[in-house]
Amino acid sequence: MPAKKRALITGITGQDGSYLADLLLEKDYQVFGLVRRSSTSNYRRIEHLKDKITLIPGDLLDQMSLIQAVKEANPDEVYNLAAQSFVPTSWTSPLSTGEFTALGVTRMLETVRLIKPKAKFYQASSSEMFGNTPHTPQNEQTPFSPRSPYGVAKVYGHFITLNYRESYNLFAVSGICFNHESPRRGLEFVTRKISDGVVRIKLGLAKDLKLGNLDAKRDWGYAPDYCRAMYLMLQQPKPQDFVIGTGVAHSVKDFVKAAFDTVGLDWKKYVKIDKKFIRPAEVDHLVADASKAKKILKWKPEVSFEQLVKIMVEADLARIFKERK
Ligand code: NAP
Ligand code: F7E
Repeated sequence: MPAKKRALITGITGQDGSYLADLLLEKDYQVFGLVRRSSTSNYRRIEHLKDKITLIPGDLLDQMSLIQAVKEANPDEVYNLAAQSFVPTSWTSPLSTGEFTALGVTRMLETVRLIKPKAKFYQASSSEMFGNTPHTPQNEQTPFSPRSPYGVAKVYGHFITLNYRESYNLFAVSGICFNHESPRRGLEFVTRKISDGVVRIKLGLAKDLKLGNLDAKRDWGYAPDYCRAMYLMLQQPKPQDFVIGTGVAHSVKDFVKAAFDTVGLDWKKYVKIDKKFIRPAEVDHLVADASKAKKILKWKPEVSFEQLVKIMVEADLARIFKERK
């Protein structure tokens, strides 16, 4: 029997890391996940996988721990998903965001270059790199114009990945993913904050939902679809970068309305604008042109915006109902 393929995922405790682990296990990979110590366990998204994966302690800030992790996992594929990923936190903690989200990529690339240069490397780049670009929709050729310390850090991660590919001939690629969501999304991101808030209002556990800018537009897709694209990028004969998104933009208000409609409530009665959630600089409108991924990876999203909203609201309804019992 041929040996199983081995994958190391950084950020395995996050939304994408957990779905990617699900996918790679389905494909019969041996999955290793880098986990950093915290005072309370943060394994809720991978609870169902704990007997099937190997967790390795490590931190993007600690080069030695990354070297140990790559030695132990001996991976064929490395998916670098770990980052400080919440845009507002990047204004309050710009330096640590730079350490994790920018320099952390170089630490992972250096580790791969030194320990396992034949491993294929995926970097989680972001549509936030496009920021306030005047070009719509955005594809692999669109110039970057980031609008937050997070966006700036991701541009660094993107270009250092490209540079390691060109300087050292590594199979290192970036997926420029647009927003992708799911019931495993962190509660601070707007879609999950809305789905959770709507359910709390419906069940009488909250009176209102406080949000910031309702006019911002995003191209929202379903996280497992994007993890499939990450996997496909590392199965290509040559390393190249891809934009991944649905090609359809909606405003935050559209998401709010669809979510309240799902439970039969009028959003205007419950949503309040709170200045606390308005950002120092906003990214107004992002929408993907993923035609390269469609053509080369044969990738397309399977879940529509309307289905996504329904999946998220119904999952929060089931979860909160269960918690209350
Ligand atoms: P997420 O849920 O916030 O997960 C981030 C992960 O990074 C967590 O597992 C976290 O571990 C880990 N991490 C953070 N700092 C670390 C450090 N110093 N050392 C080791 N691990 C660390 O993010 P996500 O939504 O899954 O996104 C995955 C990646 O894609 C991120 O790089 C994000 O910036 C990027 N991205 C996301 C989207 C999106 O729409 N979701 C779009 C484009 C790009 P803890 O559990 O210990 O905190
Ligand atoms: O905000 C507006 C907010 O925090 C979306 C990350 O995964 O995707 C994500 O970044 C929009 C913004 O995601 C609230 O101003 C209004 O315009 O859900 P978000 P994001 O900033 O787009 C990219 C691609 C990444 O790479 C990131 O890692 O919603 N908004 N009211 C609000 N946002 C939040 N969080 N909370 C509000 O109350």
